[in-house]
Amino acid sequence: MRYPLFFLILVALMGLATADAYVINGLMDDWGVQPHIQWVPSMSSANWIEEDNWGSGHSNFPSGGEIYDAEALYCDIVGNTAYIALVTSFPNMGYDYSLPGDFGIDLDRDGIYEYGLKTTGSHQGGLYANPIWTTASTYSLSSPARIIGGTLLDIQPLVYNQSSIVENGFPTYIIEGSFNWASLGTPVQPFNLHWTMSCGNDMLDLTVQPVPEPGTLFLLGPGLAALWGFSRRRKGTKK
Ligand SMILES: [Ca+2]
Ligand SMILES: [Ca+2]
Ligand SMILES: [Ca+2]
Ligand SMILES: [Ca+2]
Repeated sequence: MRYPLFFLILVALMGLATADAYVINGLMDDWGVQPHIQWVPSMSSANWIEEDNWGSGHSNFPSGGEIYDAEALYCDIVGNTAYIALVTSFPNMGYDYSLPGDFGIDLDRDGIYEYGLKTTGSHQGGLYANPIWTTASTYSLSSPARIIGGTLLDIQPLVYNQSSIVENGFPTYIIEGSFNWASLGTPVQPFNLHWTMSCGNDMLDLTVQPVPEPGTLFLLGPGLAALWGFSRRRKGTKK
C-alpha cells in the first residue's frame, strides 16, 4: 500500500504552494528590491509605485524635505494573503509633531477607505473595517492619515524597521506587513492602497490589480496528475 506516500507528496506540494511568499522582517530582499538602487520588484504579480525624492500629489512634495519622503509602495496578493511594503524616510517615532499614517484600502476607489492597516501603536498590524480616519493636518488632500477607531478584525505581524540604508543624509525605513485578503471577500477588481503621515507632507497611492495566483495550480497540477495516474494503475493491477 503506497497511498500514504502519495498523500504525503500531495500534502508537501500543497505546503509549497501556500508557503509564505514574503518574510515580514522589514527587509526588501524578498521583494527583489534594493531601495534607491533597484526599485523594480522581482515578482511580476507585485504592484508597485516609486516616487523617491518627489511626489505626484503636490508640486512641492515631499514638503519639508527628505525626512518626509514617501518613496515606494508595494503590494502582492498571494493566495489568501495580501503583502504590503513601504519605503520611506519618515521615522517610526514620527518627526516634529507629525506621526506615521496607516495604510488605507479603498476597494471601489470612490475615495472612501473601507479598510485600514495600523502601522504603529499597540494595535500595530491591526486590520480595521470601516476605520475612522484623521485628516492630514497640513495637506488635507493627502488624507486619510491615521486610524483612530473602527472595527478591529485581526492583528498580524507588521514591522516598521529602520534599515542601515542612508539616503540624502536620512535613514531609510521599511514598513512591511500582511493581512488576510480573504477576510475582505477576495475582491477581483482593482483597489487603491494609500499611505501618508499625519501632516500629509508626502503621500503614495497605488492601484493594486489582484490576479489569481498561478503558482498553486502549477504546483498542484503534477501532484494531482500523479495521484490520478497511480489510482488508475492500481485499479488495473487489482483485476
Ligand atoms: Ca521582507
Ligand atoms: Ca528620498
Ligand atoms: Ca516621495
Ligand atoms: Ca471605497
